[in-house]
Amino acid sequence: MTDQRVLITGSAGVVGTLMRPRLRRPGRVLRLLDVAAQTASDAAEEIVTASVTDAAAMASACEGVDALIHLGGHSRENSWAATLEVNIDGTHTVLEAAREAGVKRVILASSNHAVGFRRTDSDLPADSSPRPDTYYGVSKAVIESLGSLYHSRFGMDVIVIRIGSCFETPLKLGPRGLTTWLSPDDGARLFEACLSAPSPGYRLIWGVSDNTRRIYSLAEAEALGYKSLDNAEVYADRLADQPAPAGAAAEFVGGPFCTAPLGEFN
Ligand code: 15L
Repeated sequence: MTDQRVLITGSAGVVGTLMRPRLRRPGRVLRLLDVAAQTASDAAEEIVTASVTDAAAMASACEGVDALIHLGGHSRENSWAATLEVNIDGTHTVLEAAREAGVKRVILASSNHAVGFRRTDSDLPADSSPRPDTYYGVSKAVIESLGSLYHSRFGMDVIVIRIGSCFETPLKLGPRGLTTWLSPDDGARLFEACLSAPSPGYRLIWGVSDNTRRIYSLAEAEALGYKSLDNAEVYADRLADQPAPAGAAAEFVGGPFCTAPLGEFN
């Protein structure tokens, strides 16, 4: 049987670095694409050094690929020009390359910042309409729309994940992390569910652990087969002496992004 080949864009970024060892499987090759230099650990990894904005590089990176996990792009606020070029045009370039190469399944990383100006006092279904908090959040809302378009027009299976905060622990996030954390192991469980769910069509789901203080719905991810085994609450004692968010950062899902200067890299 031929190996399953999974292309991961942004594989040297925060989420990519956490997922790389966790998504290794017998019979699977990870093709790891990033602008940063990487080194293959063994024959189960293929390295591509390229930008998601490079159409020719993306076309060749998509050859022979069964599934694509698109994490590449700016992961925080940036200028409008940079956000447009890398996150929006870049995702279009990635989807076009995937379509032309016949990649059947695409998993796109969105973010809580697509709905950053939704309030924190209610439960949020995964298909809440966008209320971005930044240009970055706008780019994630566009990525969600592009994914929907490519499914509807071309029949690709496209799953978009609104990721909460995926870090090794929620400790550097402060108390907000007790709500938003997606543990790396849960992240891998979620990507595995997205890779293996039969004929998902287009789905928009939350990427979060089953945190006691969670306000994001897990029902949509669980419908794909995801089962969270982690809960940020185990870190609550260690975050107890940190100040709770206040003002807009407390009221809205996007937390500190809601008040950070628009268009400024931070
Ligand atoms: C994101 O979308 C960012 O990529 C990440 O760096 C975190 O800031 C996260 O959101 C968050 O909201 O904590």
